Amino acid sequence: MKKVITYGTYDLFHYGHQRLLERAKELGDYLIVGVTADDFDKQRGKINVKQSLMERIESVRTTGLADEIIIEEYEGQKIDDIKRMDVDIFTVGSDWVGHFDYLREYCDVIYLERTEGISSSDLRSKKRNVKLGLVGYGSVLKKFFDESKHVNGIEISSIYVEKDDEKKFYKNNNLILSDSYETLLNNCDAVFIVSHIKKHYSQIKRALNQGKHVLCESPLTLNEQEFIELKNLANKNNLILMESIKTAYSTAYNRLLLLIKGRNIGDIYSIDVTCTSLREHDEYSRNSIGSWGPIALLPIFQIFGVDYNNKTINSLVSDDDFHYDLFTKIDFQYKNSVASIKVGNGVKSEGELIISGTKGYAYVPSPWWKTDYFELRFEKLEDTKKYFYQLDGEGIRYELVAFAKAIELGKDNTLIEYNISRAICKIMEDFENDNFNRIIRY
Ligand code: C2G
Repeated sequence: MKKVITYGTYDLFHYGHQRLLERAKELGDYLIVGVTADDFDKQRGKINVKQSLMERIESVRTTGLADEIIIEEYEGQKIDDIKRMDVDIFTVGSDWVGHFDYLREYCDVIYLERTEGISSSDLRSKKRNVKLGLVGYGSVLKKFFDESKHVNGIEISSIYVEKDDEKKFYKNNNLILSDSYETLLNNCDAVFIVSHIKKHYSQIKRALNQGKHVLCESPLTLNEQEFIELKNLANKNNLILMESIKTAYSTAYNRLLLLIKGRNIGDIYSIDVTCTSLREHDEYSRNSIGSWGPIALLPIFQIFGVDYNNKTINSLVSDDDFHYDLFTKIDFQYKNSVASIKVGNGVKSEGELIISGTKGYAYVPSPWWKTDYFELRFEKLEDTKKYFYQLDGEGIRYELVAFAKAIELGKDNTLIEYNISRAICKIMEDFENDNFNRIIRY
């Protein structure tokens, strides 16, 4: 019996896929089709796949052409499969010609003519692109502009740069450099906001009132009631209001949370989070609690929840008229655990995340908030478990994919729960109302 194997994503199954499988089937007596797992696609840069693995497997199964369907999960698996299943022929479309010649060591390799005029990515972008407007300033705005190029279904239509000296970065692109927020809103379906935190509430409200979806850098507002009001407004207008914390969309961070929730290091009793980066401050600057607070609070609120018994905020405040916290430490006491964050743009420390449990602890090295690596450590050094998950673009492109999908499905699929967003706004409110111990820098 001559065994043939081929692999693919098979997203939004189309006649190009069908013809490939038909011709692959004709090459032998038994056809094995490997369908790529979601993670494997992400690792190899295919972040826009629309359908789930099970939907894509079902598409292949219903052709009736595959005698066996397997899942392709890791780089190099093809060699394992060919050897393990004693395959005679590997085949794939001619868009891959040359790429799999190394498999000739194990079986015959045949490249079949690719069907012109159809592709999953064309089908994906056939759906009307979301026109996204960008408003704000700083490095995050630039990163979003760059990262959006990797995302199907989103095109940057206009940008309103609030710092004049940054406008030059965006010239020579075929997008509208708006001179006002109003103009920007008239040229987009959705807006990404990374302006000064004090402007978030009014900018979000205006966008929602004009029927625009919103992705806004956390914190969404500087007080809890305003947050509740904006979320209600978004729901009333059937719009997406999504909070942007790129860490929430990092694969490594999410796998860490799953391991913690699976009690791999036992019961958790302490979480210590540090985020710092030295930078000068001026009237545009976001203060330390505003720049870093939401990121640092995320693991604590996602693991312990938001019902802490009490908290103490200590801040080192600049003695200039910006009243800017150079460094803030918040200590939380929960019913039977503790947690702390240290955040600072004026004090440098080790930006790590340590989650302490009764069997061991999780260690995420600096910069933990955009990490692709973490360890689970135990009493015996040799029991340390190390994990690596590729992270392209610090997680921003995955966040944009989620935002585009939420708009398309009309369903808020944010990875940051409502109560967590609300609790973050409450912390900002306490800080704004001076509910903290103030240490003045001399
Ligand atoms: N294909 C084709 N004609 C098209 C589109 C795709 O012949 N118009 C072929 C591809 O060459 C591939 C198969 O259909 O052999 C599945 O295509 P995709 O789902 O795009 O998957 P791809 O990423 O190309 O998978 O490791 C091998 C890769 O997994 C191949």
